[in-house]
Amino acid sequence: MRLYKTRLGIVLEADEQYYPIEATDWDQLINQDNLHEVLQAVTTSVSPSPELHHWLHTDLLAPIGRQEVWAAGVTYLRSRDARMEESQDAGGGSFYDRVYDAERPEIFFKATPERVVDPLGTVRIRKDSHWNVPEPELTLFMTSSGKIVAYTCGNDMSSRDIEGENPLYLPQAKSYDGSAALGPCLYVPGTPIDPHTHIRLEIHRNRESVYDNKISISQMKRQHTELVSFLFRECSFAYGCFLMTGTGIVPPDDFTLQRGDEVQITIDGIGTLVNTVA
Ligand code: DO4
Ligand code: MG
Repeated sequence: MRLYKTRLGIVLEADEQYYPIEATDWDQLINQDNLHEVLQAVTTSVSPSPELHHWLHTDLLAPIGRQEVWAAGVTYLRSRDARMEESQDAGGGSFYDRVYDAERPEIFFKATPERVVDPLGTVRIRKDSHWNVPEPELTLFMTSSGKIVAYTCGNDMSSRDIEGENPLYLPQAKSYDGSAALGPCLYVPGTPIDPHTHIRLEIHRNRESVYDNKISISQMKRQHTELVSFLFRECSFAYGCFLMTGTGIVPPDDFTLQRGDEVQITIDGIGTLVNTVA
């Protein structure tokens, strides 16, 4: 089942049918450990409305309310290798190598809800950066109790020159206005997501493809529950929390995003998150 937050209301998609959700408070709705059962009950008590489908084309919002967005890093080999290369001159190489193998994962604060961009909205590259990439990441949604109840596509926009200059600049490379995007929906499968799920990143410039790659989430070094347990060790989340799980796709070093590029992140079962770069 997929739950969409739109400017006109909340829509549930189940078995290609669209149901209105009467809940007025998005945060209360999603912060339920039995979210799947709650949504299942809607499909038996409410009549589907095919016209709701149109809301999903023009009026989509990021599926976030008052939650914080956190992110895990260096969870795939490709990410470890790319970071080691970019930070070689700064002597940062061994940090990434060590965190990949360490018991404690890298987890960092990514964005407040205000910094999160809606589907079809514009993600930003920093004005003081010249080497930027999108990071396509499976993103978990956990309730206040730390239960993973939903998944979405996330874009962890990253300034590689700033992060490569010094690992201590990571917060500036990762967190700024328009540095994150989420959507197009919350995917609520009722069971953990299939480990064979693929993530695909496509980048178009002037309507031509300039980058296209994909990876299976089975390539990730860590378990989702492992990342969540570290995040929840010493942080509580009144409305639940989003956690990006790291990128397994990093474009080659001679690639940088340009303003006007279109970024598409597709994850099986969830859909495609489309954003333009500004
Ligand atoms: O350590 C730097 C950031 C890592 C990251 O964002 C990722 O691996 O996705
Ligand atoms: Mg990342």
